[in-house]
Amino acid sequence: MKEETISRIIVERYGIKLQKNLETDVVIVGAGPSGLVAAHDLARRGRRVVIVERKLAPGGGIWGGGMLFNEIVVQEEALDVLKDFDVRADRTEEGLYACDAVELAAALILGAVQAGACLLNGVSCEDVVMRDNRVCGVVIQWTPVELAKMHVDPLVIRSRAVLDGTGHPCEVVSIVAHKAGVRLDTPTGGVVGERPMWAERGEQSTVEHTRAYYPGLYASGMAANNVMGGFRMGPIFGGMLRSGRRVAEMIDHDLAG
Ligand code: 48F
Repeated sequence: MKEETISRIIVERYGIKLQKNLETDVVIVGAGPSGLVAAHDLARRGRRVVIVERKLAPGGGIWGGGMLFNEIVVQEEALDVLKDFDVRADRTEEGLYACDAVELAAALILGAVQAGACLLNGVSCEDVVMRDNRVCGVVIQWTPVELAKMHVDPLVIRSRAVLDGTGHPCEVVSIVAHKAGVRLDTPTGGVVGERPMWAERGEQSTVEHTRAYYPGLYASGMAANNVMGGFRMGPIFGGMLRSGRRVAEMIDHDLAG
């Protein structure tokens, strides 16, 4: 067994993977719960999906549960998503369900990848591609290059739709609002900004605010809530899972039209 053979296999396979995915149907920025469910559902519908995730480990805010107590609470309305990913959940008080955070994160990652989504971890989205008032791709860079602030030009993935699943900061929508200087489809024309904790309202608004905010650009999960000024909700995840499901339906519908 030659060391260089191992290296060659890795370099060749990653090169093929990247080349195959430089042009795709949907780029999802952020492998949190909403992005992973969206990726799974879109891939299941036959769409080509690339997820770019800044961190080494996909899963976003799932792993830590609430304040590192790695348990997750989910409402009954999202049980169908847990079932689709084979995640076990126990019924608890007030009709709420609970599952292991590590099981949920691992299952969503596995489900998205096995459904056919291409997950590029350690890769950050630092900008978007725009043509004729439409978002049509993302500008990507290795996270370590970003962290080291090295002066290295990025690469690009072109897509028919981009989903901002970056959580609290809604990074992609913010880039479009600030850098492209366009008006978003929000009451202020920009990012309204997330409000404080109110679990019930935040859960509702996460799903309601899941939609397109500019041609070619969608937001899900906490990103959608930040864009539209929804309340935060803490370690209850039904809204995130349903948001991912909802945005996948919307994007699939729009791409078919
Ligand atoms: O925040 P995150 O888990 O996304 P979400 O689907 O879920 C929110 C919940 O986890 C939790 C909650 C509210 O209290 O219930 O917060 O909205 O995951 C977002 C992912 O996006 C990655 C980030 O590392 C994380 O894994 N991310 C953020 N910005 C970028 C990015 C970027 N520019 N490029 C690539 N990945």
